[in-house]
Amino acid sequence: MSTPGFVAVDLGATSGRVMLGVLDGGRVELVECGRFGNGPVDAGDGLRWDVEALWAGILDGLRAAGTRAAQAHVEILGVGVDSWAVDHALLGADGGPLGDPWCYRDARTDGVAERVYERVPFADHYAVNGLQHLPFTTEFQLVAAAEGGPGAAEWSRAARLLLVPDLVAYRLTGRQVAEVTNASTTGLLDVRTRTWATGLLDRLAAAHPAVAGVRDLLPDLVEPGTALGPLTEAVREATGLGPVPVYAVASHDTASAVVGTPLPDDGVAAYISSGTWSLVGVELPGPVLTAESRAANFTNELGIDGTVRYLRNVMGLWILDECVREWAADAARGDGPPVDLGTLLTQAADEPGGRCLLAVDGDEFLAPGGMPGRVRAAIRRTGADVPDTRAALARVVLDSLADAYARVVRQAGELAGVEISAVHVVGGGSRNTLLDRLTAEASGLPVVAGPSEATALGNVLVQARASGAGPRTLAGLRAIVRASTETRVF
Ligand code: LFR
Repeated sequence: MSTPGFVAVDLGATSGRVMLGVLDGGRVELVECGRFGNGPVDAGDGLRWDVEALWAGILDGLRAAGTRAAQAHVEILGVGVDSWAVDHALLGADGGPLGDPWCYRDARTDGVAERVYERVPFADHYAVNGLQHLPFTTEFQLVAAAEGGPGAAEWSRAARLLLVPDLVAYRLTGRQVAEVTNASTTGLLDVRTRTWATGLLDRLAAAHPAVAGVRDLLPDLVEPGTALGPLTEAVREATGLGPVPVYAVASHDTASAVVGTPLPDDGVAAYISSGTWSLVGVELPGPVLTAESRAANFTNELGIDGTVRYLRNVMGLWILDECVREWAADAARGDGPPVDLGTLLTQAADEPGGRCLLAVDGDEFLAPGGMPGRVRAAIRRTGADVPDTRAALARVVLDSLADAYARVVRQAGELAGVEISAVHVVGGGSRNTLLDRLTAEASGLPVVAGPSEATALGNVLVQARASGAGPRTLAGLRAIVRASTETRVF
C-alpha cells in the first residue's frame, strides 16, 4: 500500500521551494524537491516578479516530486500553493497575463495611501478590512495604476485580478479563484464576513472613479481546503504527474505558517513567522477593530477555520539580508572582505548588546538598496556611536528586532485582552539562535523555536485534511506539527 503525499509549492520573496510532504504514522516528513531563487527584478518601469522563472522552477519541482514519490512508494494526493501576500497579476479578457506582477517594494505606491485616506479615512477602512496601514496594500497598488501611475496600461485592459498563489493555481488547473486568507491582505475584503467588501469598494469607487472597475476583476472567494480541480493536461505532460487535485490552501504564506506553528490547544501563545518579514501576533477567534488597535496599527488578516491572524509586520531579516547582499557585492568588487552569514552571527553574538534601538516596525527600511548606509544613518540619528564593524552593525539590527518583537507581543496581548504564555518562532529565521535568545531576553517569555518549514507544513496539512487523509480539527493538525518537529526552547 502506498503512503499519502502532498506537494507544497511555497514561494517566498527570496526563494521558492517545492516540498513533498509524506504523511505517515501521525507525522509529516518534508522532502525538498526543488529550490529556486526569487527576487524583485528591475523591469525597466519598476520592480516586478519574474513569473516565467518561478513557473519553470515550479514545474521542475513538481517533476522531481513525482520521481521522488514513485521511488518511495508515495502516492501524491494533492498540490497546494502559497506565497507572499498583496501582489497580483492582471489578466486580459483572453485569460492571458498583461504583465508580470509588480513587487510591493516598488515606489509606485509612495504617497498613494495618504491620498486615499483623505477621501476614505483610514478609520473607515479599518472598521471593515481590519488591516494595518502598509503603503503597498493591493488597494493602493490598484489606485496607483488606475490613476495613471506605472502599470496604467495593464490596468486599462484588465479583465481579472489574481493574487500570486491564485495565479499559479490557475496555471495548474485553469480555474480562477481568490483564496480568502490571502484576499484578506488586499484591503478589499470584509474581515467580519470573509467576503469582498462591497460597501468599501463602492466608497473607493466614488472617491477614485478610475479604480471603479475593480469589482468586476475580483474572482469568487474560496476557503482553504477547497478542491480547485486536477492538474491540466499540459502540466501533466510537463511534469509526468497524473490528474492530481490542486487544493486551495491557506495561500498567504503567513497563514500557512500559523497553521504549521505548534500553538497550544489551551491558552494563548504568540507566534513570530520569521523570514524576510517577521509577522508577530496571536491567533484569535475574531477580529479586534477597536480604536486602540487601529492606533497601534495592528492587522486582522484571516486564518483557517474562521480564525483571525492578529499581528503586525516587523521588517524582519530583510534588513540584515540586504546588508549581507551589499557586502557580498562589495567583496566581489574587491572592496572589503568576503561575508558569511553564519560567521557574522557568531561575531554579532560576541558584541555587547544595547548600543541603540532602531525603529524596525515602520516603513523606513522597506525599499531595497544601500542598506548598510541606511542602517548607519539611522544609528547616527539615535545619538549612538556608529559601529565600525559589520558584526556590531548586525548586532544593532538584531537587538532592534528582538525589542520590536517583545513590544509587539506585549501589545498584542493587551489589545486582544489575552494572556500570552510563550512565543513560538517559526520559519527560516527561527534557526537564528542569537535572535531567538535575544527575543526571550527582551520579552521575558519562553521562546520555542521551530519548525523552520512551518509554511510548507501548514500547506501540506490543509491539503491532507481536505483529501480526507488528515485530521479534521486545527488542534489535530497541530498535533501532527508537534510530532513532526524538534523545537528548541530559549
Ligand atoms: C510574508 C508576507 C507578509 C506580507 C508581506 C508582503 O512573506 O506575506 O505577511 O505582509 O509578505 O506580501
